[in-house]
Amino acid sequence: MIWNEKIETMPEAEMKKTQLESLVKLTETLYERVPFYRRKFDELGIKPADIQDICDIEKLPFTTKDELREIYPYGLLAVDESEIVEVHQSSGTTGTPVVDAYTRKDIDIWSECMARCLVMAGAGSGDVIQNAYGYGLFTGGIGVHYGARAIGANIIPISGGNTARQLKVMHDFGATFLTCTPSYSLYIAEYAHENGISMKDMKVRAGCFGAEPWTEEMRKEMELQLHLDAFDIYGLTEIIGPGVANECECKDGLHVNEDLFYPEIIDSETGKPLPDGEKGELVFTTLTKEGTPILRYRTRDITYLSRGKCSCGRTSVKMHRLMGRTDDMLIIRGVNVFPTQIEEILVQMEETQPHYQIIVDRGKKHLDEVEVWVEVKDQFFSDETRQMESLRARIRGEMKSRLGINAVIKLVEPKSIERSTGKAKRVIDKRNL
Ligand code: DLL
Repeated sequence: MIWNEKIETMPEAEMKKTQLESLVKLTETLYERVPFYRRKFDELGIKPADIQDICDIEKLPFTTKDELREIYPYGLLAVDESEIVEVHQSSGTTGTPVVDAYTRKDIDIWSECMARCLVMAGAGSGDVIQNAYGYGLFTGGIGVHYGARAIGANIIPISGGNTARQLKVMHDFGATFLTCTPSYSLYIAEYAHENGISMKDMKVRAGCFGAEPWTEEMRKEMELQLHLDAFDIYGLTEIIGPGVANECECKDGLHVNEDLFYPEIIDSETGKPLPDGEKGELVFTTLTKEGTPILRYRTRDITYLSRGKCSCGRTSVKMHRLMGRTDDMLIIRGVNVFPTQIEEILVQMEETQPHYQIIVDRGKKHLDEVEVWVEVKDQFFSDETRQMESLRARIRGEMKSRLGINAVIKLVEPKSIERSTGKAKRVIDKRNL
């Protein structure tokens, strides 16, 4: 099944025409209504009239996450604030968050792109969708909710957590489709196994999993343990939330909703566009968004694009599953964390040195586990367990309240963490993502 046959199977030339029309309108709006962009256009000596072909997008300025933080909260707003009907924020819990503000039309666009994604993964009006993405400022829960409503499915808005209840609800309401992060899905399976609940007794047959990196090996594991078909879903707050791209039954790349979100791949060092098939940084332009439209947003996600008719019948461009990031952002159980945020906490503590190492692993329960090794200053290092225990608890508490992560803190002796002569390797990521 294809949700929007006309758009999703549109010939490439026609799609380019549609995209150009939207891009022209977008640049006019940005130039007229968003001082942040008008300034950038002026600096480059560019006017909306310079956009004659979709390739002219390359003349337009990029937008970065740091810039978005500088203009927080409403620096991208292209409509009157009274037209905004909903706001969301990035999942990082500290620093200045990134904001997405939606008009009524933006919510319709979100519902539409999410509907396409769910249908791509085989969902339909007869499905009972257990939506275990977090509801709230995070875009996951509500975004999937809108799509599920658009396709007329029965939605169980259970949000994340409380695994015992997830399994009971899944069973009692006969959920047929599951949406959550890949790591949480494996935790659900494990919890079921440990508590003598058989996943074979559930009716769940498929699901859309994303919001964090995962691998083909993990897919195999999920499909085996949960007895379902697992599809990759991609999105980000800055662009709309979930619904930017999704896998079809071929499971070899994610179809991008390119009439709404124009993708490019660039060399992250030079900013130069790269041809299809070449790996680089993914960049998106929201072609039709009204509230907080964004031009050439540098996602820092690494992938490549491929074109051509897919055997599912769709013609939309595909992005390969994500292959990493250009920065050191970690996604820990869906929460975005930069090592520097951990460093900030340690630097502010009197007793600790700014020498640390972060070890991330997928634990026995398939959930991300973080261990932070912290060097204690000579004068504070003590053999007294109680003293060290209280310091450990304080660091742990700070990381929980300020970053939203549960880390295991290991206090180590002065000078025991290897010093580096070049770039310090702060993070050891054992997850093989
Ligand atoms: O994670 C939106 C989302 C919700 C996507 C539910 C899919 C499902 P943010 O919190 O802003 O938004 O995080 C966006 O998460 O730049 C990627 O680095 C990562 N990410 C999202 N989907 C995937 C995926 C939501 N399928 C950041 N595979 C993005 C790998 C993903 N990484």
